[in-house]
Amino acid sequence: MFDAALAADERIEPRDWMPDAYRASLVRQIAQHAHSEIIGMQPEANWITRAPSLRRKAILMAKVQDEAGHGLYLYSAAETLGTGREELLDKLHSGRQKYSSIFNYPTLTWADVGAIGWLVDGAAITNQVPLCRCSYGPYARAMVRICKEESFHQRQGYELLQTLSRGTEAQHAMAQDAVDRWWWPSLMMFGPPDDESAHSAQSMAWKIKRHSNDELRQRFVDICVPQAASLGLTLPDPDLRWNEERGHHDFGAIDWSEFHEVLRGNGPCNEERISRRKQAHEEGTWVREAAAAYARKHSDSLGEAGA
Ligand code: BYC
Repeated sequence: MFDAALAADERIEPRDWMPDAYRASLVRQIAQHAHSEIIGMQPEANWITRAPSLRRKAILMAKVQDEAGHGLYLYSAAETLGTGREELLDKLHSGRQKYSSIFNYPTLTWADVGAIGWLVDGAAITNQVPLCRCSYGPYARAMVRICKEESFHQRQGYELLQTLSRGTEAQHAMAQDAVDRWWWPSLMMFGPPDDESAHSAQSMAWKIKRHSNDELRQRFVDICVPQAASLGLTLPDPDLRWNEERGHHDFGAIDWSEFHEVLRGNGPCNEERISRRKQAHEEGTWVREAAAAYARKHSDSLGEAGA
């Protein structure tokens, strides 16, 4: 029945039978994604107090709050597979589960907020829109809402960079510098090349992933080239050019040693991100306890009313 449902492009739902390895792979990918959303709040939140206007501050606060919401939908999707949030957070904090490599880079200037919106959210949308057709129902449905919100994020980043790019010489230079620093790490977000991707073949057979890492990376490059031109910014790759025969842009070699170093915990901000996360979790203990006590009291009084 599982195979037939996949072949017919039907959704697998929480109570359906599924192979243990399918369940485990989904938990792995969904957890990695959920962790990315909440760790991703840190580099952006870094600029909330220094946003250059009230309007920019309000937009950035809303965006960071959206990322927390995405984390919640995703942890809930993982719960439907029988893995609780406490367990996943414990694995994140002890380094047994990953989050996206991209969030281990620092946000050095205000223009980085724009570059994250344009490139990082842009890459996330390219990767995640096909996940709306993922074979596992709760993950696919969570992704629909996440992608709608990510589209707003991408546009705010684009608009921010456009404003800087058309501003003073110093503002233009700041925008260009941010794009120079975020371009290559954004390409790495799509994961290792197809011939080194451990999970792609099986995940595609199970229709968890719909496209390979390299296919999505190419799609992203093709989307960004005209957008960079209309922003008046350049992409930091001398080998980037249109290939008429392939109908795609060729691009330069990615430094995979940097990617592996970041995954090993040696990126510029790995330590800072995890220790900040653990601190926030500890400081939030009283909130979780109070919420649980309130929920218990509320369900007790509901019980009494029922009786
Ligand atoms: N960073 O066999 P592969 C966002 C790991 S956007 C760290 O290709 P898979 C946001 C991979 O987990 C970012 N680790 O794996 C945006 C695996 O390790 P494990 C989050 C990476 O799963 C804006 C190993 O390398 N988006 O949240 O088939 C603002 C082998 O890779 C990375 C998602 O997570 C990486 N870049 O494909 C705020 C989307 N790449 O698990 C927030 C959903 C690979 O064996 N995820 N690895 O220990 C996916 O689509 C897939 O998990 C990936 C990797 C394409 C990322």
